[in-house]
Amino acid sequence: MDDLQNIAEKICTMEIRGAGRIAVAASAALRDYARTLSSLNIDEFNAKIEKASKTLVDTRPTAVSLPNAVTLTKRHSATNVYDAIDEIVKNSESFIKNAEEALDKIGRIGAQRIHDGDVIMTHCNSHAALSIIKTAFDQGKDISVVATESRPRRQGFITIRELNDYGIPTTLIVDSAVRLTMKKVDLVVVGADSISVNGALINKIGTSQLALAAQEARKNVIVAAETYKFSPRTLLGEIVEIEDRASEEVIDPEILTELPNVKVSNPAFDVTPAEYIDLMVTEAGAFPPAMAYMIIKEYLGIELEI
Ligand code: RUB
Repeated sequence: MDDLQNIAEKICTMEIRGAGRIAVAASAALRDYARTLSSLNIDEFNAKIEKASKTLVDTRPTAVSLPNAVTLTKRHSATNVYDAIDEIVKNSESFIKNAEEALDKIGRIGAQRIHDGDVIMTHCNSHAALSIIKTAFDQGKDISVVATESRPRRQGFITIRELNDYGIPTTLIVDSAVRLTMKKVDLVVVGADSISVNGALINKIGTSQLALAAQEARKNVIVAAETYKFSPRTLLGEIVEIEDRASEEVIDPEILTELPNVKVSNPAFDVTPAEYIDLMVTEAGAFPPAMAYMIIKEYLGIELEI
């Protein structure tokens, strides 16, 4: 359980971050934990797996990739522990393999929408969005990127380093420069933490501002998302919870103590309605957001997480 606790801690503190990465890390942690439980009987085993699953899922509330990964990993139909461990190990290996392959497929499908000379704006740090950008670059397209800083955690710094190392010309902007800069951009490509059944995108705070500015400037918005980022629970009317993070991420706590009339609000994600999104690129193909229900039904099934 120590290793699993350690992974849970790293997800909480964002040492491991990004919807895809936390899903893969959680699946691997549950797999490794299951392997340590061979001396238990099946009821004890199931109880431990449930507890460990909750520990992982409770780390961050917004990215549905996390509960989806845990649910897909932990389910088994075995009546003895050895078979249960075997099933969980296989589930995890297949989830992780599919997740890696999905990134490649998203890159190939999404790159079709990138043309020679395009300037692409991206936000935060999304492996799925970067897969599209890198694939287009690998295809020899002459592209450049505008990357937002993404306050308060500045995940944009991870993005610019990654793009720099890949040799892709990149401009860093502060988040408040999005609307002004949109005029010089051809399209927006972002990732996803969750996509609800009505096609709304939940992603890093500020994503909806990119989408608004893009719509005003008549630029396309493309969302890069593995199918496991779609939320089955939204089909039951559930709302995706927006994570509120600590004020220390925004302002020095000492300064805050000098300001008794000031409080800090630090929502980590926002919601972009479907009408601001032109295309969702998944490993199963590129769809308009109105087809989110179909993705959930075909690729996840409504029994997930319920
Ligand atoms: C990360 C974020 C990313 C999505 C998609 O937020 O909002 O855009 O998770 O990323 P945080 P990916 O840094 O708070 O985890 O495509 O890598 O899954």
